[in-house]
Amino acid sequence: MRDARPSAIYLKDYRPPAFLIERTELAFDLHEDRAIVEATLHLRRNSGVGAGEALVLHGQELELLWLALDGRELGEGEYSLAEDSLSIADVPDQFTLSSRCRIRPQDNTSLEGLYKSRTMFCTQCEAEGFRKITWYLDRPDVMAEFEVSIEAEKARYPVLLSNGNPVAAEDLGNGRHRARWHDPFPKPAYLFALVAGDLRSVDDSFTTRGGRQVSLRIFVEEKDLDKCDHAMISLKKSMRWDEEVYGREYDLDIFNIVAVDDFNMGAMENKSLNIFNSSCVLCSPETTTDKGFQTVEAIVAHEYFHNWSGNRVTCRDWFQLSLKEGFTVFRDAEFSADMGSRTVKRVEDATVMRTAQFAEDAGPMAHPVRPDSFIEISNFYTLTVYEKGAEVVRMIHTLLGPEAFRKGSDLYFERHDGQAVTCEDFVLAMEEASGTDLGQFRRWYAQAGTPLLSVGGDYDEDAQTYTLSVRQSTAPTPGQPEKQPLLIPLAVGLLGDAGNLPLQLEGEAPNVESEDNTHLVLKVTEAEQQFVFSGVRERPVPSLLRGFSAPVRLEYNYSREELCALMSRDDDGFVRWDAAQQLAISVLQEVEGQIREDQAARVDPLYLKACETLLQDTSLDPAMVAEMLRLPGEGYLAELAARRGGARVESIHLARETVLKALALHAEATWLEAYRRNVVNAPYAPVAGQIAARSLRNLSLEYLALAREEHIALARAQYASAGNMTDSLAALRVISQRGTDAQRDEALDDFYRRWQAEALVVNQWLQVQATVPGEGALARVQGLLQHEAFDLRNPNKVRSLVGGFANGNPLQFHRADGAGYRFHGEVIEALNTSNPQIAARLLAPLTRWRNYAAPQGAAMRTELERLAALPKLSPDVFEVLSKSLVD
Ligand code: B3K
Ligand code: ZN
Repeated sequence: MRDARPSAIYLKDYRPPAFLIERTELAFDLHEDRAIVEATLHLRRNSGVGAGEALVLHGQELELLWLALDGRELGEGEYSLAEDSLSIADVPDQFTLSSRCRIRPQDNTSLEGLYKSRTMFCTQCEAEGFRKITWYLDRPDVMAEFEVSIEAEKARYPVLLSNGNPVAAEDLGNGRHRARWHDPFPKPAYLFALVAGDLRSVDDSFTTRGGRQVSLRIFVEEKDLDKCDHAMISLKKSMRWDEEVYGREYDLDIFNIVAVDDFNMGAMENKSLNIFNSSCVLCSPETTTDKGFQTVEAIVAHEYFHNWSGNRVTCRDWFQLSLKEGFTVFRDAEFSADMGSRTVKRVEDATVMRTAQFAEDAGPMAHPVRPDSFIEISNFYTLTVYEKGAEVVRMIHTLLGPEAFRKGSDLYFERHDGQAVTCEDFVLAMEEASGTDLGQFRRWYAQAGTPLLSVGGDYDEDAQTYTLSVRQSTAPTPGQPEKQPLLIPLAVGLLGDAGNLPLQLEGEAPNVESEDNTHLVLKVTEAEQQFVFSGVRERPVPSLLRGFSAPVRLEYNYSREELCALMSRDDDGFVRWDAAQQLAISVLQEVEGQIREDQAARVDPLYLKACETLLQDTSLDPAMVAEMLRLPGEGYLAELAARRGGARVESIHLARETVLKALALHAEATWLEAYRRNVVNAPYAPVAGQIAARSLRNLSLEYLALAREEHIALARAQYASAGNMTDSLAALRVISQRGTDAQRDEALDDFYRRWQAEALVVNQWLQVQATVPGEGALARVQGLLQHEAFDLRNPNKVRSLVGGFANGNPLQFHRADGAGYRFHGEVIEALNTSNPQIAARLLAPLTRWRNYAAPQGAAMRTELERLAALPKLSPDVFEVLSKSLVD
């Protein structure tokens, strides 16, 4: 940890590397108390860049044992070592540099570089972890061919893996063995990986369209061998999908996945050796929920897709991170949509955008999809770079259409194969292949913040025209006071009495975009703009932002009747869902107002009736019905309230509980009927039909438990008889949230007894406990920090318990006495030293302090200030704190 204040680096200061590395030879000697790393780098000057410059290599926490240039050992005066670098002033144009260093993977709790997870050695190098392994040009525009040898004790580490192909395996005769690997594809250091452990594998194979036979292996601990099937099936589906949809084939004979328990994020796309958080690869019906199965499928696909969007074509610098992440998230989202329900997937992604990414955009860490500065790159693996980045790619897809988009991606992959490039290169390829001008569109990469579209509608009965007036604006964000208009694809329809009306824009050729001409994508480019539809025979209700066609907030002054019409009859699934949300929000805000003014709360019967009608309609997809009847969360309501003068957690909570209960009681018989109707009798399978039924059934259970105490019996019966984790956990949640203390304790104890040997299930148990309501919540969570099942070094456990409390227990996290914040801050303080990346991520809920009215807002700020005054902050935590406290 540094004492000096870390400083920012800027995109505008980018310079190509002064040296390139053609070949990298690494030899690892792994021991129980240390690892010795020998590196031989074949370097040459990058022609035309910085002639005569010194060689400066990155390196952190390395103990130098030996250094040689072209085979000659360098003496102390011939190089200089600093905390983060090693420099050699005088080097020829082409040379080899060899070094030997000692590192301590056993003590590496940051889970970055080479570290130990339980009994195995593994690595995580993205973004800048390779410099904790050896001195190197640790930047993505330096790409080398890697040869790796790994030596370790044979009994403890029978499996030794790295990238590429195995080239040799030797028994060294002294209880140790060695494996050699060679990766023929030049790659940046961030894609390097090594694994050594006592692992078993599930093996399969895939034949590519071009006839290459690829061996697929998933490596896990022996106890988890029965939980790999779903990941393997997902991998094969992804490989086929990328061939069919993008024409991209796999390029080596081996593709390996390894599951590790201690991992900072979901997974990592290292070339041919993907390393996964075990929570994102292991699945079984008994231990994994439907959501878990879907996550595994999506993450396996995401990492696989990176082989082209990330590895074959990589990023020039980390400001371009969204080049690979935004594009790959778009690819995995389309894959998931093709594998399951497209509308449900879109609704889920729009929900993440609106509830979490919009909050990031409105907070102190707001940044563009392509940031222009950062202190610590780890802080920029954000929803903005990933999810908004994917929305930006989706908008290009919408503007170009699927065929031209595919031409653009083909051109991008062909033109830049083997290169490290920029977001601009991606946009250029899309432009050139399609002949579309994306000039103004580029602002999406550079401008931070969520655009607001204010829309008004005007029907002229005599002229039979309907005019949409659209205004766009984006609020200032840190460092960007002025915003420019963006090109926003706004998909619209007009809903009439008997369904969606045909659309004809005045002065335009007849609309042939969709078969029935009821859907049109308007291109909003100005600050204010009007679109006039002609031949409109009745007063319509506008159906706006169909399919969530752009990552914007949209305001239109709908009446509740109009929202009911959209919710029940529009032909766009996203708009139907969105109308239900808007209706719920307007009712929730009304009830909150009544509560704050000490009036009797009254929930609009129109809303209750619309919900019940929806629930009665058995022709609809139960998954969509469930999504439409799920009320927006308290966190999101707080974000909305922030814009209306400061969120009050208590009244938001009370309003939500009031509306939930009113809906539960109003439709009690219908909920019961939905609960019974949606039972799944077939053997468990994570398929769309079953997932949909379980989703509506378990939502019904939540409402029923609120309607009447006796219905807790349904939850207890479901818990006792559940044959899969989805139903079991849903019942446990209901009992824990709504049951008596005794019922809750009994169920939680039983669950732990049953599942204590399954770490991933125990994490769910920790999370359920973190969300138990009531005054005792904080003490319960504090107590669990000492539980045998908890370990502060394991990020999954921290996310479940500490993240679960901060994000899933709003009333107790935001206790008026500030004790929730202090507890949270103390955990961050401990992690600041041991795992700065996780510490910085946990800070997110506190950074929203400006949203909250007194006393919460002030108490959150006080906790941030306390943390900011601590000595020795990691750059990760320092960056978030300092940006959050700017006046
Ligand atoms: N590329 C990795 C993320 C690395 C995060 C480093 N702090 C996983 C992914 O997005 O696929
Ligand atoms: Zn990714």
